[in-house]
Amino acid sequence: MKIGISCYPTFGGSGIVATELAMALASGGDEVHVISYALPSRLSFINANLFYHEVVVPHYPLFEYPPYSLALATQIVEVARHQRLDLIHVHYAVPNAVSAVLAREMLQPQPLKVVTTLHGTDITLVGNDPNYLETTRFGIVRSDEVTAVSAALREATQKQLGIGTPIEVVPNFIDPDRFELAKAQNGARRWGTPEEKLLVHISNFRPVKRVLDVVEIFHRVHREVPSRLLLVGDGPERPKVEQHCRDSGICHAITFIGNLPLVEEVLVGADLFLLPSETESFGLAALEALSCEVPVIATAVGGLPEVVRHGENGFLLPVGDVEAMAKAALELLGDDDMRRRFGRAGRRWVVDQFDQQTIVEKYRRVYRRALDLD
Ligand code: GMT
Repeated sequence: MKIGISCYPTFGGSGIVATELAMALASGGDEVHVISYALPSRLSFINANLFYHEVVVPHYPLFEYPPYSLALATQIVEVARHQRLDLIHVHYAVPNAVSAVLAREMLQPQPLKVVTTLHGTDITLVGNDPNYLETTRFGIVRSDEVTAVSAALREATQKQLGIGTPIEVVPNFIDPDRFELAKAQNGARRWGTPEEKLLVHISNFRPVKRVLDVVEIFHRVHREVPSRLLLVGDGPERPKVEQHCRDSGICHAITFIGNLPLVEEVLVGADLFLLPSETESFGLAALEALSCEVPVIATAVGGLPEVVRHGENGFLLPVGDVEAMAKAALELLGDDDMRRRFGRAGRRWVVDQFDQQTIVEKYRRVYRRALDLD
């Protein structure tokens, strides 16, 4: 198949899933054209089937807001026409689905199927905003196939947008080998002294991630157990979080690592992963932690219960309940056997349910359905 993939190129989960998918499809023999406004952070040109096309958004004095959606639609048309794409798979509904539907119209009579994957905030935050609601709904209902990364997101989409469009759940995935290979390295232990327990949080530091709760949970843990918090990622809340660490006098026990393309480098060897999000359609970072045998303490929201199994590979607690999350953390950190048992169970669960090969095959089936090949 000749497949176009459009995504956000940043460290966000949707861009990571799209990029890993593009590389896996290309390794499996499909021709893949990635279309984005910058080179995605994880994209490596593993073979000759993988191509990258940049969306250039010209600036004219008239435009206070340069129309990225139109530049993207135009680039999809160009690539589809000259590379003879069978389909375009867009990740994140806003504005990508609308740009793809527009491109399909412009290309006629050349056919181009549109597959849209919903990742979460495109529905729960952005798409739900009255300023985007109608166009988000339009992009989704006019797509030829729609997938969502969890059953929770599928339900939220159908309810919030009031649509009956069939949506297939295709979850996030991991390449188990990558996490196996990382075990040969020092991983998280590089940052800690031998007696310190290591807690990790990875995110884009947006308000929805509640990173201040991470610090609050850690503060309670640190009072009881020698420990260090490794914060990976960057984003708008980081200055506030740094200030909060200074105000609470806990800075000496917190390491801000910043963005890291290969997260297994900090997950392997960690003792606990914290994800106290306000909402989370899936929680790719939690999946990556589990695949490195790191138990997860997260909030019981959105798609997280589809990833983290309460009492088996982690704990799920109410949003904002930092006391309960700190208590669960102390329970796990105080019992090495339990922590190891949870870690092994987590790895088994994700290898069984979220293996890259199985999930990429699910996407291929969606593509075949869109193209009427089945
Ligand atoms: O987590 C973010 O805020 C980034 C966002 C994105 O679209 O890049 O992530 C969303 O997509 C990921 C990949 O499907 C999911 O694993 C995340 O749970 C989801 N984030 C939220 O729903 C907040």
